[in-house]
Amino acid sequence: MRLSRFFLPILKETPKEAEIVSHRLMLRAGMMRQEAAGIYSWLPLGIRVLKNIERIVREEQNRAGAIEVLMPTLQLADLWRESGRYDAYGPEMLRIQDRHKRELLYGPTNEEMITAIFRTFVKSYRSLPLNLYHIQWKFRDEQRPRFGVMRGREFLMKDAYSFDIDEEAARRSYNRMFVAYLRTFARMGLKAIPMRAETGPIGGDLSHEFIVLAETGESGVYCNSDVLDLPIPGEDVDYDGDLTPIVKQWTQPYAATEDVHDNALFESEVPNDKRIHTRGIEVGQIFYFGTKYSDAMKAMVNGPDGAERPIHGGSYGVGVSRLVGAIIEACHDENGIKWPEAVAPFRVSILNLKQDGAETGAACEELYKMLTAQGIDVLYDDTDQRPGGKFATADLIGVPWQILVGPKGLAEGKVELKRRADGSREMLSPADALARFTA
Ligand code: 5CA
Repeated sequence: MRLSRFFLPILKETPKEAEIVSHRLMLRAGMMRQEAAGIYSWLPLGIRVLKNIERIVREEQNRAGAIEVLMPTLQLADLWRESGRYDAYGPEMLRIQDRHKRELLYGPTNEEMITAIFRTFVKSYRSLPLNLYHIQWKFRDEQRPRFGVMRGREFLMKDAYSFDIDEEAARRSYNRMFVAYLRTFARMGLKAIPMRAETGPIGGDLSHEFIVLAETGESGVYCNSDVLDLPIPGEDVDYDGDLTPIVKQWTQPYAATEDVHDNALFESEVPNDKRIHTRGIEVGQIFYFGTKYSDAMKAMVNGPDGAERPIHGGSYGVGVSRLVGAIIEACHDENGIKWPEAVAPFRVSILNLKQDGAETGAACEELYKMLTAQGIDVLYDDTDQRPGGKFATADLIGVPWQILVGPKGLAEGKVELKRRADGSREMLSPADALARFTA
């Protein structure tokens, strides 16, 4: 992509309304625009990151055996009357009427709809376990939408729903998502810690929130610092095997949100120098709720003995759009964003430091052509900004690698390769720079 042909509406001023750094940087870097409180348009730079996050979430869900579907954003109120949540959900639910005066709602979550799909088609324990997920926009009319995409009203969520014959099998499904989440967040360059949590309006008695520690987070948390150094399961993790050792290892050190925190237990279990009490960003939450929805909505299957029984369910959410903000909170400096490579909007940018120079122009064009031909996402800053402006833009938007092409270096046959993460630089030939990305 040539920056001169791209749509990157960078803001010069720091937006006053933005209270936290990720919100400020997303607006300044032209990633999104607010359309109403808690409702955003995603601009080209932002959507590229959102799609990368979505792709990682999808790959890890598929790897763990979950199957993708896509349910609509609008749901019938009657469906929610079956579970009793239509009235219970309260003012957070956006209620809508169509032209025939039918009551609809913009889905804040999908337990009811997926349970209705399940009971239509699945009748036997032989079809279990089953885990269906989708990645779809949700709406919650939050009392206080704030911090940009962190607490939006319209936001993108991955939500998965598991169906099992009994509690033991349901716990295995829960563990699969638990492990998939460890891998998902780690692939995005995040340290997300599973913490015991309250179940809230979803219900049930077993839940973990996955929390990225950050002062700007909305959740108060307590944990044992040991949990920060635990190993992430590899790509070869066997989702058909016994995952309890991994889950045990991660749930043994004390880690809880303030809603379920037990101070006496914390102080007896965790030595003084390992106690962490801080804030964090909830990037995912998983629930086991037993037969709460299957009882209410009659989602029954025949067991091996031929008798009908309600299925045991769980649901598993990832805040896909919230993650964009969470990653920025974890990866930035005073100049801007430092994207982890796995989610970066482009892998490398080329900065032409003398736009009207024949040599720099030719060298940049050649690099641009070669990188593009290799299928590498490259942003070529071919605008007529001065070098200082190009440096500032590149640092702000946080592309992991910058190739600086200036007349001085070129005279010696060299370009400069800068790594955004740590600012390290080296001079090398254009061919060697290319090889870094194509090797
Ligand atoms: N049905 C369950 C699991 S699928 C559920 O809705 N869980 S949840 O309420 O915890 O939401 C899942 C994730 O969505 C949260 O962990 C959080 O990362 C994200 N999320 C929730 N509310 C918002 C919001 N207002 N703005 C942005 N992300 C949100």
